[in-house]
Amino acid sequence: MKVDRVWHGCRLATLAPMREGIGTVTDGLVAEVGGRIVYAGSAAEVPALEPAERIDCEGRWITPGLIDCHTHLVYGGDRAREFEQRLAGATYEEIAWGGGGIVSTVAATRAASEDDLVAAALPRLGALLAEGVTTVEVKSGYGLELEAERRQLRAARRLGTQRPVAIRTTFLGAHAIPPEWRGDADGYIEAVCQTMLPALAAEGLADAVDAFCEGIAFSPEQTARVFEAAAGLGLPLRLHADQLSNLHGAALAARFRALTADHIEYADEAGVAAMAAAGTVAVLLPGAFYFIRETQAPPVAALRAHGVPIALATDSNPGTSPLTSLLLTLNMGATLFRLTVDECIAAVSREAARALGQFHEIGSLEAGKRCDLAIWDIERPAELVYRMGFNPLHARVHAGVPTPGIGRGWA
Ligand code: DI6
Ligand code: FE
Repeated sequence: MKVDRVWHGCRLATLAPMREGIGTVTDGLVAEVGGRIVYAGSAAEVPALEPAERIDCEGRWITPGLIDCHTHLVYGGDRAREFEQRLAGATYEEIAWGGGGIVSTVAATRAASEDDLVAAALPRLGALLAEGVTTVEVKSGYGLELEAERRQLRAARRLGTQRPVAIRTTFLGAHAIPPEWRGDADGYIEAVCQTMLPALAAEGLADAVDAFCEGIAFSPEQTARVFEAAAGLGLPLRLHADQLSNLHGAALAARFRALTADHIEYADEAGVAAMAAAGTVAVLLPGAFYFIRETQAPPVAALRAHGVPIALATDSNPGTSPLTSLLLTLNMGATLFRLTVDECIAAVSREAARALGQFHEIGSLEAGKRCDLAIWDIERPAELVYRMGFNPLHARVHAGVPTPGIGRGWA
């Protein structure tokens, strides 16, 4: 069989669902044709191949390209000043009620052009790619009116044309009540459902729809209206649920068969059971937990007991998680939430792919999937989780093509 490229002499964490744990293969080989994996497994069992190019991995580990399945990467301005206020004693919620917080990023985002938004996001994206990330989800939600939400989503799509990465967009119009709608959250939700969502869906700018269900944002009833409108347009659902308080957002997400319920620090056992029954993925965001100094950890034991898939993501955003390292997120998932190494690695590959409804395409090393690889200078997978602020990426491959300039193999 003629193939384009073969990576040999590697150890694999395939993340294939039928295998134990992370699906380790010690005598690994990956073969690719036209950007797709045609074989990933033991070199001893491989059919005869005629590769155009052979890459000797010299014993390194290959994982699927990493997936950051929850980010707010595209926005204007920053919130360093607010960080200083918080250091002086103000809480995140006090700042939000005082007109700061999300709303200050909304002002900066509205003032930015599409080019400005792309330029501001590129360095953040670059930091993710440098750690072997090959798919990034990007939410809107800092425009909060049609034109500015559109600019954010278009900027997000453009990131995927300017860098070798797959971008999945999510419309988060129901992120905060914009200043001009203060006191009329229902009116704003009406605008989200009747005007913004249909227009952006028709333009193909949203791969999914998310909402922030919280005391400082939208009620479960308002969230349900957004979900009904999105479901009516055939769009998959996500939810920022039970992050700061238990509004039974996890159960709400499950009732609508949402792809994910995200954060869920305050979710209860009934919410977790509902997620399990609906196949809703738990997306845990330890960067936000850490940054706002939350003390209530998500219900990991219940998630495990009910068999809810667990994903991890950066939640990269200016207010509660100014984080652009998925490797540090793995360390936080283990240290703060006590996830195991195998759970952490699956959480940014196989389970993150499920969180995006993309497990048919990415998230494991299996024939037929896009050939997105991260090749690591490590002796054991635990090193990806154990270190803090160290990047052992050797090389990165997106759709079969190695990325020049990224990884130590290209230094
Ligand atoms: N939850 C969060 O942690 C972020 N958004 C959300 O719904 C915070 C966004 C911000 O403060 O700018
Ligand atoms: Fe978020």
